[in-house]
Amino acid sequence: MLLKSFIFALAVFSISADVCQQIPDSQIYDLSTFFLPTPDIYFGTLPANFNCTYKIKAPANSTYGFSAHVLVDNGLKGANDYAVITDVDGSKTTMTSRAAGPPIRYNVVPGAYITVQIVTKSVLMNSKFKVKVDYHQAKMGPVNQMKTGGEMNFFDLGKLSDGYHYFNTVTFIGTEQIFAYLTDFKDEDFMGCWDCFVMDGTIENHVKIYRTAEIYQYNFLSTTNAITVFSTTGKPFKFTLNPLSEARQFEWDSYYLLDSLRIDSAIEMFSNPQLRATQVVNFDTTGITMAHLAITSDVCKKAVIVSGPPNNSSQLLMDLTTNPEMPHHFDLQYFTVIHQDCTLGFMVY
Ligand SMILES: *[C@@H]1O[C@H](CO)[C@@H](O)[C@H](O)[C@H]1NC(C)=O
Ligand SMILES: *[C@@H]1O[C@H](CO)[C@@H](O)[C@H](O)[C@H]1NC(C)=O
Ligand SMILES: *[C@@H]1O[C@H](CO)[C@@H](O)[C@H](O)[C@H]1NC(C)=O
Ligand SMILES: CC(=O)N[C@H]1CO[C@H](CO)[C@@H](O)[C@@H]1O
Repeated sequence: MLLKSFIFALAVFSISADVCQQIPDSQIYDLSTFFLPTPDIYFGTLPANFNCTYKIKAPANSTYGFSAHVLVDNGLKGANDYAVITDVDGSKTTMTSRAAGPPIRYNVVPGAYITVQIVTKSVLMNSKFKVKVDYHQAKMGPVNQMKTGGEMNFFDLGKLSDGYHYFNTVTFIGTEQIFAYLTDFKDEDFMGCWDCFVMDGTIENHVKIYRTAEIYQYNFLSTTNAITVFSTTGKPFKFTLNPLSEARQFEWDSYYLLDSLRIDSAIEMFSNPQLRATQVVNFDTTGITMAHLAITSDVCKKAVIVSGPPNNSSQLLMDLTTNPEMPHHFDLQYFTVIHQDCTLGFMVY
C-alpha cells in the first residue's frame, strides 16, 4: 500500500513537472504533430496557476529544415487568464477570455520560431487553450552570391513553387548591406500575402524577420550583408536587389515587371531634383520593347537608359532626351532608367 501511493505520488510529480515540456528536436520530422500543453491538458482544462512559455521552432539550415504550422485555439474562461503569442517578427498578441474566436493559424518559416505563453490565475475557471503544431519538411531554396558589375540581381520566388511545400525561399549574400526592392505594393497578391517574409541575414544567422505585409514602404535595407526572402507557395513574389553603395546614389522610383503590366499600361516618372532610378526587368525572358516615349516637362536635365543595374560598369544605351526613334527593341532582360528634373512616360512590353 505504501509502495503503491509512493508510485502514484511519483507519477503525479512527473506529470506536473512536465506541463511546460517543449517539443523535443528529435521528434520534429515531416508530418509530425504536437499538442501543447501536454496532450492530457490539451484535451482537458488548464490547471490553476499555470504559467508556461512554449518556444515553437521551425529548425532549419540552408539545405535542410522544416516549417511549423501552428493552430492556436483560445478557450480561456477566467477573466484574468491570458496567453501571449510572439510572432516570428517579434510582434505580440495577447489573448483573453474576451477575445475568443475561431482558431488562429501561424505559419513559421524555416529557421524561425514563435513563442506562446499561457497563464492562468489561482482560481480554476475551466479555461482551455490548445496549440496544435504540424511540421512539414521544407524545400530550402538557393543561396546566391550577389552578382557585381553589370549584372542585375533579381528573383521571382513564384518560380520555385511546387504546389506542395508551404514556403519558397531564396538567400542572397553580398559584401555589403543589401537594398531590396520588393514587388510594388499596388500588387494585390503581395498585399494579400500575410505569409511573405524578409529575413535580415541567412537562415542560420539572422537578426530579424519582417512580414512584408507590414513593411509599409516597398523597399528594404538589410543591416547584415545577406537577406533571405520567403513567400507562400503560388505567390508571384518578385524583387530586385542592389548593393547599398549602388543603391544609395539614387532615390528609387520603383522597378517594373513586364509580365505584371497590362499591355496598354504606361510607366510615368515625375520630375524630381534627386537622381532617380527605375529598374525594368523582364522576369520571364530576354527582350524589352519600349514605345510611346514622351517627355512632358519643359526642362529635362537627365533621362537615360543604362545597361544592367545603375553601376559604373553599366553602359549608356540610350539618351531619352534626344528624341530617339520609337518603338525600340532592346535585346536584353533588364535595364535601368535614370532621370533627374524630368517628367517622362513610356510603355514597355
Ligand atoms: C510566468 O513565468 C515567467 C517565467 O518564469 C515569469 O517571468 C512570469 O513573471 C510568470 N508570470 C506569472 C503571471 O506568474
Ligand atoms: C543541415 O542539417 C542537416 C541535418 O542536420 C545536415 O545533414 C546538413 O549537413 C546541414 N547542412 C548544412 C549546410 O549545415
Ligand atoms: C566607380 O567605381 C569605383 C571603384 O569601385 C568608385 O571608386 C567610383 O566612385 C565609382 N564611380 C561612380 C560614379 O559610382
Ligand atoms: C557605384 C557602384 O556600385 N560601383 C560598383 C560597380 O561594380 C563594380 C564591379 O563589381 C564595383 O567594384 C563597384 O563598386
